[in-house]
Order: sequence, then C-alpha cells, then structure tokens
Amino acid sequence: MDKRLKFFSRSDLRHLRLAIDLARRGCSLTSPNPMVGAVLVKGGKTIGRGWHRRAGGPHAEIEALRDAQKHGHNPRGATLYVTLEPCCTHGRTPPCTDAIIAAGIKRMVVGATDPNPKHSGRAFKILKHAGIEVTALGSSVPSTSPSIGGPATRRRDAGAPRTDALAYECTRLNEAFNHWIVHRTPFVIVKAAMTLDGKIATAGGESKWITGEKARAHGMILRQGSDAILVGINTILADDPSLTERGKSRNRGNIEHSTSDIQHPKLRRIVLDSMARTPLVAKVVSDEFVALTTIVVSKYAPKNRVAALAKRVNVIVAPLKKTERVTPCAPFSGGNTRSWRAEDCAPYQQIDLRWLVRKLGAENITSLLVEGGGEVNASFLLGGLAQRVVFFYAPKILGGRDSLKAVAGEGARSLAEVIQLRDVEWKRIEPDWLLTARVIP
Ligand code: AOF
Ligand code: ZN
Repeated sequence: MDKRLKFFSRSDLRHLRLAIDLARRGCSLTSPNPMVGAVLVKGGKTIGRGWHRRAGGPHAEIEALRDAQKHGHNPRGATLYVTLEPCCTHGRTPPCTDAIIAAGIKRMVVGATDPNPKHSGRAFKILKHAGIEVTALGSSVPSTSPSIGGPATRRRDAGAPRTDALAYECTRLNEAFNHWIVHRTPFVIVKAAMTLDGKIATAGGESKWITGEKARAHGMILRQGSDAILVGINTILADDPSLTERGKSRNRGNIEHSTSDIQHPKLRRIVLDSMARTPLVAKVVSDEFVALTTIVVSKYAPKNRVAALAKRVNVIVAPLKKTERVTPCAPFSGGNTRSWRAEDCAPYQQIDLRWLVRKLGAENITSLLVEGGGEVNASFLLGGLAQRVVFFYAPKILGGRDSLKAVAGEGARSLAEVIQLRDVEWKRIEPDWLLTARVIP
C-alpha cells in the first residue's frame, strides 16, 4: 500500500477537496502568489476555512486559523488541510510554519509541495520536528496527469487514484506560479481557434467566427486567469482587437464575497510590433485601458512612430533574435539582393522572445496568454517558449492553399523535431471541441 495513504481517510479527501474549492476563490487575485486554500477540522467538525485572497495578504493557513478563532474555536489539536506546503520564510508575511506550530496543530495534510526554491519541502521537516504529523500528497511537478496512466493507474488500492487526482489538482491549480517561481519567466499558453484542418482565417483574413459562442466565452475565462495577453502586429492590423476581458468580473467559480470591494489586477496587453506599425487609432493605444498596453518594438522602428506611441502607452525596445542566416529582403531593396539594409529586413526579423519573456517575468507576469496569429504562435511553440496549448476546433473544414494556419513559421524541419504534447485533454464545448495539453520541452 502507498505509504501516504496509510493515514488517509475518505474524510481527508473531502476536506482537501473543500480546501481546493476555497483556493479557487483567489483566482486572478493572488498573482504573483499562488492560490491556496486551507481547512481546519477538529473532532470531525470544520472549525475554520481560509484562502489566500490577494498577493501580500495573509496566507490561507493564517486565514483559516483566524476564522476558527473568530468563531470561538481553539485550533489546538486540530487537523489542518492545505493545498500547498506552508511557507517557512519571511516574505511579505511571517512564516506560516511558526503560526501553525504556535497554534498547536496536531496533524497536517498537504496537497502539493511548494516549488519556490526558498521552500520546496523544508516546511515538512520543520513541522515534523515540532511533533506535527504530516501527510504530503504530491510533489510540485507530477510528470503526468493521473488520468493519463501514471503510477496511480497501476496501483490496486481504491484510494490511490482519487488521492493522486487531488494531488494533481493541487499542483494544476498553480501551474503558472509553479513555472514562474522556478524559471522566472511566465507560463505561456498558446490559444487558437481553428477549423478541423488547422486554419484560423480565410486567405482574405476573415476569421469571425470560426468557433461558436460557448468556445469564445471559454476563451474569456482564460484571459481572466492570465496576467497578460500577447498578439502580433498583424492581428492588430487585421482585427483591431480590444484584448480586454469581456466577462463581468475577473472571478471564476462560486464566489462568496462581493467583488465590488476587491481591486482586480487588470490584464496587461502586449503587442509585438518591431517596426512600430500600430495605428494610433487602434483600440489598444486609444481606449480607456491604454495604461495596460505595452508595444514591443525594435531599434529599427521609425523614431517618430515610437515617440507617438510612447505618448500613449508603454513602449519597450527589444533586441532582435539572432539568426544564423539573414535573408536578403528583395521587396525593400529593389530586387538587388546585394544592397539590402538591415533596417529594411527588420519587419522580417523576429523580436527576441526569450529576452521578452525574461523581462515580463521580472515584471511579475506569471502567466502569458498568446493569442497571436500563426507566425507569433509558431515563434513561441517552435522556439520552445510555450508550456501549454489550448486549441479550439470547430467541426468545419476551410481548406485553401493560402488560408491562414494556426501555427505557421518555418515549421519543424523533420518529423523527429515536431512539438510533442502530453496530458492531452479533450472537452466538448458545443458545437466545438477544446483540446488542452502540455508542451513537452
Ligand atoms: C501565498 N499564500 O497561502 C501560501 C504561500 O511574500 P509572501 O509572504 O506573501 O510569500 C509568498 C510565498 O509564500 C509564495 O511565493 C509561496 O512560495 C509561499 N506560500 N503564498 O501567497 C499562501 N501558502
Ligand atoms: Zn505562508
């Protein structure tokens, strides 16, 4: 029998389930911190509940302890269920391990190990050393989802698959944080809506609408869970999108608290525009959310255009990707390939996305939703910079040599180099299909 399950009962599963549900209440509010939920149980009764409400605020464990005390319960001798390993260092708040020990907690059940290098399992030693019985369910980085055929499906005991599923859920809850806290770059999701043959628009650029209303509403939920959204200049020129969240609130799930008193962090908008071609009438540089827009240009962008954009939005000058081979730009050099100039070629060269994701990560963007056209999607995917794909498929076939592909670029040079996916999940979103999967690095 799995060692972890020796002390694990059905009621443990139930309470951890509740802790996960509580954690979700922090969705879109806690970044760059994780979503965490906690439940205190004594004598079979739930005496405290808490969740991390916003970055910089009290952690979930502290909220649960305060909740118990507020209702006249003494947490001494209680079991504390928490979705993430408690912190053991001073950050913006004091270490939760100290508070847990001081409160006299007898037993702890922890859903996931905190991948934060400052923590990563240290709390377990501290808590055990203080005499607390600790059951830790999952590591922070499970190699596969439990339903796909990891070790869980091979075990014979009935509880293991459910425990593994909960552990996986605890980890998946903070997929973006788990990546950012280790790599310091955002967790990148490439999202696209396409026909079954992988097309996102006709040759003439018509794309509204390939997928149905429900799929598009789902796309909005994705935006709500992201810190920033990124598109390429071609998308701005073709569609003039507003790239805002069109949902009513930034929250997901069953939210108890009123949203009116909460400051919701807003979705930042990033545009890849090496030659500063964004028109001044484009929504992203002229609507009420201009403070949220960043235009990423290169040093070859015309100075007057950069200055005009910089009066309205944040403009950053990014380096171009170093390429082994520079293709002469015939259309810009009158067909004389010997006389091409580097600045003429700039629109065809790509912004160094590796540099960009590091910069965005340093600005506490933990999750980046790429809704680029085919070229931008390809740059992230083929450049090894995307961690998840979310592809919506409409049961339609567009065909056409020149229709636009969801993933374009140079493509993989051989089948040995294709992008491999794992943990593939399919969901029906009538009349469309949603595929989500992790990209194998
Ligand atoms: C949270 N909420 O419920 C838990 C966290 O700067 P601080 O003090 O807020 O600490 C942030 C770190 O604490 C965070 O990176 C994570 O490793 C750990 N656990 N954080 O915001 C919580 N349990
Ligand atoms: Zn803490």
